[in-house]
Amino acid sequence: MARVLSGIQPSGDLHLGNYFGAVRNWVSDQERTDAFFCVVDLHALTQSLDPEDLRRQSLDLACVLLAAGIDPEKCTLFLQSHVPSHQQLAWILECSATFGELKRMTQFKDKAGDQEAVRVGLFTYPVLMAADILLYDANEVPVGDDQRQHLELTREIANRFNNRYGQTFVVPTATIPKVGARVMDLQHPERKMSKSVNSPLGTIGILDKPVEIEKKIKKAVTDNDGIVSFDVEAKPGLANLLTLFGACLGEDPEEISKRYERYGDLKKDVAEALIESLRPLQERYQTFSADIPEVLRILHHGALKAREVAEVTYQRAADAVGLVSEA
Ligand code: AQP
Repeated sequence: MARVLSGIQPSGDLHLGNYFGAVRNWVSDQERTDAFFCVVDLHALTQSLDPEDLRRQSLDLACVLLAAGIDPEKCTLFLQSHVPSHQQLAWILECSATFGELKRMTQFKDKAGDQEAVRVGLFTYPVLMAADILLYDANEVPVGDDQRQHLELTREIANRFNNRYGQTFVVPTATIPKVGARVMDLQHPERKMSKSVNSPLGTIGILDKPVEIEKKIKKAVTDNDGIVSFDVEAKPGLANLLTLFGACLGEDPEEISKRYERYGDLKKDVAEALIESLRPLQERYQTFSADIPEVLRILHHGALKAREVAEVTYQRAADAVGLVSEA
């Protein structure tokens, strides 16, 4: 059975990109694989978050994942910080990855932007992500398109380590969905929808109320030529709406475009499809968020299972580089 690992940061409210790009696929992956999913709270420390917000968002994200259909009977769901091997392995891998490799990461360049004081953790975050993945001997990593480069780096690090120290890690492959791998901001369709970018009208949260979804889709930026067609380069706003529609219906966005002549009709149906797709999740969310002790119990159980696997891989890597095992 294939092993799957993927994670998500509690850095803000989950949006449609996170859902269609990653989480929804996790739900189907758990049916056919041995899947490990984690709330990567250590990654969220790379951003400036109030401690109370981080705690609340981490538990809230766990509730959203459970509501989306992540089933602790079928997979392992845990908080990254509950499994210390992530940080232990990250250090060993940091001593293998190079400064030049990390400097090339486009997400670092985007996020560091014009910040005066860039956190070291933001720079080394892709190595911690490599540790997250390699600890679980994952063959597949379901992610959105923005994580493609980080996955390549993980593969690079794993191959180099295996060549230098002998076979230690499974080299993983990214699994990226055909539709929904890069959901764009509704107001700025040239950039991806993101948790940490402040764009209230451009971002649809997966817990947004129907009236908010309708409003945001209605106001979504399109273009002036009035012709409905799927053209990512020339008509990025419209292409994004068609992509969202395609992700909801499981259809090719280009085929959908042929059924419409007016932007208004398309927008109305996109909003309706999104509302219907999210409705079951939103209803289930109420149940989980009203029972945090149960969510903590699920996460504790998940951490016990995750630690069992992660500690073995960490020990393998520690032995390989020459660290002395405790007597
Ligand atoms: N716009 C997107 N379209 C498709 N997939 C996306 N993902 C993120 N944005 C989009 C996928 O969601 C998963 C979890 O992402 P993450 O929490 O690890 O962080 P991220 O990739 O950096 O996503 P965000 O939402 O932009 O968060 P912030 O703003 O905190 O950095 C990943 O599989 C990702 O590919």
